[in-house]
Formats: sequence, C-alpha cells, structure tokens
Amino acid sequence: GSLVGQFTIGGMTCAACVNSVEGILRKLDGVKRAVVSLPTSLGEVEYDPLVISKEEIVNAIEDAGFDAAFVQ
Ligand code: 9UX
Repeated sequence: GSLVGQFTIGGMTCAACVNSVEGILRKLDGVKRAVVSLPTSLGEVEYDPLVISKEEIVNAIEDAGFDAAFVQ
C-alpha cells in the first residue's frame, strides 16, 4: 500500500515555486499525490515505498535548489 509523508520545504518564495515543486514530485515514479503549501512551507506526498523512498523524494526537491526534510 501507499504511505503519506509530510515534509518541510525551504526556499519557496513565490507561488511559482509551489507549482515547480509539485511538478517535480508528481513526475517521480511511485508518487501518487503531492500538495505543497507556500504559507506553511509544508508538503504532503502519497507514495509507494516499494518504488521510491522518502530520501529519494527529498533528494529530488533538493536537486531543484530547495531545502527539504521529512517530518514524518
Ligand atoms: Mo518565484 Mo521560485 O519568481 O523558485 S518561482 S521564487
């Protein structure tokens, strides 16, 4: 089954950043759903842990120039 992970994202300063991060996440194999909030700097991702890990999701965000860390 899928898991839901919540994470903090640093470095988002405008609404286009949100679209960028959501787009990055939604293109990843194993990610089923991704929503990102600018005012809270939080994101939530539903993912298949057999396909992608929390660490791989964080790395994809950081590769795009943002900071990211899972909180649960
Ligand atoms: Mo807005 Mo974000 O001009 O990387 S898109 S700051």
